[in-house]
Amino acid sequence: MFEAFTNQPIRLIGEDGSRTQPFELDLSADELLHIHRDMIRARVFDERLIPILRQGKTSFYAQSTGMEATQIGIAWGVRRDHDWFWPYYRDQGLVLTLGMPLDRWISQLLGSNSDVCKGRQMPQHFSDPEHHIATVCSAIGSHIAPAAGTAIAQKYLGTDEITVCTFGEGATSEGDWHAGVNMASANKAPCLFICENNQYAISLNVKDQTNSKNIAMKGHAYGIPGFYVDGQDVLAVRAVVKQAAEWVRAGNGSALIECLTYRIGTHSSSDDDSRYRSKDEVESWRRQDPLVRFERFLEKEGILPAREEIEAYYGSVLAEFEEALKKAEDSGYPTWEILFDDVYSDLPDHLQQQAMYVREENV
Ligand SMILES: Cc1ncc(C[n+]2csc(CCOP(=O)(O)OP(=O)(O)O)c2C)c(N)n1
Repeated sequence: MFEAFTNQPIRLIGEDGSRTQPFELDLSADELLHIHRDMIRARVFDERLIPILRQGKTSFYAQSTGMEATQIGIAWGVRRDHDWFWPYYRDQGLVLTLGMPLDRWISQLLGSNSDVCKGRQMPQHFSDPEHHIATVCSAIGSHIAPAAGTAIAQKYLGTDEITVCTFGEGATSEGDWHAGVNMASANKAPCLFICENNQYAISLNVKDQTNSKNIAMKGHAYGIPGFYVDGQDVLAVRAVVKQAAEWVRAGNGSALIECLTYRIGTHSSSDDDSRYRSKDEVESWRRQDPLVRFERFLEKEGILPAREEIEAYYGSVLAEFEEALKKAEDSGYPTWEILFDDVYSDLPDHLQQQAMYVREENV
């Protein structure tokens, strides 16, 4: 059992890949290799998006390289296709591991027809109802209260589903964050709040974001456990998320987890990070690459695949991307009519008139 409110982040694997404490591994070799492949997949897709952006196929992108242990660890600690998810815009590693089809994600970035929201939102605002993934909203922290509401509904309906809500550390400074966490906790709702603390909110370092020692300790204010985890350690993230998810599922109320990680890339394609942080700092975190750490662990366990096998996997993931890109593009692009659809369930008179005007003007 992991303790809440530790002073140091909970860790299972050290940087050299060895176990930092004795623990029983409840994952098979196959599952460990699957986690490894999920991390590679997230990394490759993230890097592949950069040329897509430069080609002008999409207009914006927010990278998550460096955050794979956190995002893939979360996906492996919850019940996929069962629990409900309120992610945020940097969660591609999480949602793809939860099962969102790759072409659906790419389609959202391109604004093509196979996007659930038909290109109405800017890139990285994905959703996937089939995998219980709610649509991302730009406004930081605006999904915290809806997540609390989902969890309260789950409690009243007596399901054994839980709600998992993720966000950056910047979001924890929003009033909505406090309102939502308090509401979930006061209702003893099965909500698991997970902070992906990548230490920057655009240019603002976490040291200037809060005077609290860490984010996890904010759980004290709401009477919920707050777990502080090494977000570069995929096994630690997965184990703590699993323990907290099952505790929440058992009707104990809500919980908070902070995964301490680092954003290697810029905040977004509209950001120049050299303006606010040093190359040395980024390099020092590059050396703490979660993928490398996990590979060192697999090596020590004697199950790391041969380099050629890993290289071949990289190749197959790139091929998977190209196929999904084609599928997303082939779904075509929406026409102007979709601007009027879904504002309400039925189109009111004034919007019908506007639509007629647009049609006549051939805008
Ligand atoms: C309510 C609100 N205020 C400001 C913004 C502009 N904004 C977009 S991302 C961002 C930083 C968020 O940082 P964090 O929550 O730590 O997540 P990260 O991007 O680091 O993953 C801000 C301030 C916004 N989207 N919504």
